[in-house]
Amino acid sequence: PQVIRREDYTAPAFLIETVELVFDLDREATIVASRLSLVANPERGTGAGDMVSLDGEDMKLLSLKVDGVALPADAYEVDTTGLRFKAPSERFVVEIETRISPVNNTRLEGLYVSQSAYCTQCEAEGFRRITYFMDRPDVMATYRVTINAPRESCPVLLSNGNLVSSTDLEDGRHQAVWDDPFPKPCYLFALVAGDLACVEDSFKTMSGRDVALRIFVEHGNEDRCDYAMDSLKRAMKWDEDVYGLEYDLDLFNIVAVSDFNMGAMENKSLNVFNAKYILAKSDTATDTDYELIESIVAHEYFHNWSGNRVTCRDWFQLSLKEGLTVFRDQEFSSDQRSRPVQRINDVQRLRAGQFPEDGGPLAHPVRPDSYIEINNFYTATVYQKGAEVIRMMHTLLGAEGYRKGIDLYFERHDGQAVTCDDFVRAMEDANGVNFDQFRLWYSQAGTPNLVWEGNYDADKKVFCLTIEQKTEPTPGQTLKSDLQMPVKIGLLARDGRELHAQTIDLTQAKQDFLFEDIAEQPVVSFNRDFSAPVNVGTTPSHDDLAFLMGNDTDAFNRWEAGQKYASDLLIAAVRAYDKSGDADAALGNVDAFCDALRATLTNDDLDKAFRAQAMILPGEAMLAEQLRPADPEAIYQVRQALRQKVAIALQDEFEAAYRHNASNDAYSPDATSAGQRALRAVALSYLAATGEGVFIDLALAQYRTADNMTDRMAALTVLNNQDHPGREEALADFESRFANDTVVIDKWFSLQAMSSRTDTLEQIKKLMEHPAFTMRNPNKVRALVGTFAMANQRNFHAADGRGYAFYADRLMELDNLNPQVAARLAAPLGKWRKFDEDRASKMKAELKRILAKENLSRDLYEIASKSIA
Ligand code: DPP
Ligand code: ZN
Repeated sequence: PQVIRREDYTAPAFLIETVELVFDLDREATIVASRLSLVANPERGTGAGDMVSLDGEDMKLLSLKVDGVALPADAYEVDTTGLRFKAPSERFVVEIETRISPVNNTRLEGLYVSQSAYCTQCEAEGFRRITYFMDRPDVMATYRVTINAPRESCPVLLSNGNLVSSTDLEDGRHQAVWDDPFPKPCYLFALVAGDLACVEDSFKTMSGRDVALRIFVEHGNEDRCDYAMDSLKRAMKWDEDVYGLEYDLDLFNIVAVSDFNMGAMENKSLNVFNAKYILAKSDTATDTDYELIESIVAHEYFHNWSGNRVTCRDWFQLSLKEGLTVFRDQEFSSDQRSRPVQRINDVQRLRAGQFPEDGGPLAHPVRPDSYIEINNFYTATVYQKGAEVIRMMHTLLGAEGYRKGIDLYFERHDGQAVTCDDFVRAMEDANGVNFDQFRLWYSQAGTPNLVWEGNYDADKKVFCLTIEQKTEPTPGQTLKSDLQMPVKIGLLARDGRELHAQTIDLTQAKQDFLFEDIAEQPVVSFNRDFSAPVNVGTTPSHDDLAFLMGNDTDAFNRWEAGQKYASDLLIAAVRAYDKSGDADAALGNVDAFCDALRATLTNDDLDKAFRAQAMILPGEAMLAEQLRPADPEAIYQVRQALRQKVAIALQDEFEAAYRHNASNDAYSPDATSAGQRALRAVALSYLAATGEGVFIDLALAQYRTADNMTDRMAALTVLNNQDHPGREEALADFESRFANDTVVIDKWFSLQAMSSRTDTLEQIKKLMEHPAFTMRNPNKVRALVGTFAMANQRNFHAADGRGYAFYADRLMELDNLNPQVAARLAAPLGKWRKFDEDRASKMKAELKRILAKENLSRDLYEIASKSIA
């Protein structure tokens, strides 16, 4: 397959000014008529006789006219990738008719059918599966879209922009015409048609315009849209308040569909969502679901400016819109909820998803240099690390300086398709700074490692902090440069007073920072708020960590100190366990750690959501990242053993937390109530970890009486890992309640796929026969199959290799239906370098088997071949 390189970018030979599309919808055979006005690109100096090259895949060309005249067969070339002919002049009109088959579209790119509705997904390159077009983001045009469909099965007809007309046609069909005045790239085109219910509200913008807000869902789900609608209105207000950005049309539509490759899509004024990120009511959605809905609704809305009004020149610049928009949605959530807890969640996501990517075979810069399939680059690096890069600029420039840069960026580039470099230049120019070194964050892959050392001169009262940075080589990038990054630090006195706090501007490989008038030997709080997205190799003493857990004025680092303490204990214990096979003995005395946790658990000054977070030990995958080779069974056993020790030591406190955080009030998804439920759920989970039967009974009782999904899932999560009749009872009950609820039943699939029980793989195989399961629905595959590899380290890495073989079989099966989703699930097999030789060779054998598959997609080929290299 062909490799596309960033350095090969050239501006398009022709531009498209206007697009008129007419869809005659039919499940088997939809006819798409397009009329494009093309003009030579002055930047390229093209004209008559130059080749016009349009992308197109998997469709039938029915007719082609240029300036009203059908082209003879020898005047154009059409193949499986596109259509080419010579331009007659500098300005001309192209008319194309194609036929496509939505119902047979299992890739869910382009136009397809989800349940009973037609919908589209065009990012990144789905539009070329609808009609022949210059399918690249720097070709921006205005669209007029006519949709013809049967009135009975498709009463709702939607596209981007404003509704121009609705007309009844003959034969029970009707027609809607939509017009989008804002020029946009084709990846933002959308069409939806079907029999959908609608929930409606409105928003008054800061300049006083009324915007109609509509959420379309399947009939029967109208009562699950309130939170999404409320989130949308809060996001619209927040973007006005914090960024000065106002919505620009009179209508904003959201549609929820069950079959969707991603989380959601920001099509201009017609966002299409995976239903799981819209639908919520208290008995179907957990607090985490509510949080995700809030942040994803906001994310897609924010794209209206960061992505749509200003878009990407080419797909290598994807982080221009995604990194920025993730940073925006993270800050929105921080303002809606607890800021430290949000930061902890975001860092956990970065560490769980991005750090392993950056340290593995698929490592790539935030702005990649090459790809085979762009769909493979919607990654944690482009999104999460990209957001960290924006956050660092925010930290370096301050909120005001950042806002000046943002204002200049939108002023300069509104209506354009631009690059990451354009964004950085706006930040520089607005603030009079030079980011030449900082720009390396866009081009250099790999997570930097920082180590620090402190030296205190008691006579001079001077503290010297020495920081070293180093980034390991990544595939294709052996030489690494030193990066610029803001490192927030605090110096604390033994009595908890803050002696000094500062944001350090680190730029060199090794740098000394001197602090004067420091009254005593300080305890260092390093990289507060995770101001730089790095690994910190220095582990303070257990005493200092316990001190920081109880005293740091930076909440993030209080949590971080606990994680470091736990990791240090667990990693030492895993090494000891490998020799002795006795997890308890390997852990030794952990009283001091338990005391530090107790102090956090019982500190009523701390947010409950924070306390809940602070009780959770680093996950098995996180621990595996720090061990070479990692032994998944040892990690599992030792982590369980520490959980039990903590549970026994803090049993009284957990019982009290469980009792005191029961609520008699009606469910409310707000952050405070959610924090209370989270603390209670952690308490229950630890109580069960004591191994005492009464607490399993307690979990079962909670399951039976739960009046909301959060409490129900908390109980079921505990039962799920037990050998207890309550497990079967609760799972069966959940199934009978929600078997027909396609969003909710996924929780049931994924929970069972996560079970630490050793019969889990057999259970998963059985569940694949369940009537609610299908390989054609991405959410189902991710819930049952993806979860097994991503969130069940113990069983996926079972020593006999059956987990790997099962997984590779599923990836190959899925590759025939939906290569994009297959490729996105393939990363776990690429982690073989982290494990022992036996596991590594079994994983590699599966990757080889995948590479030998007939008709392997470009998508899966790229991931599998890079993973094995
Ligand atoms: N829909 C995806 C997102 O918003 C891709 N643009 O991140
Ligand atoms: Zn996005």
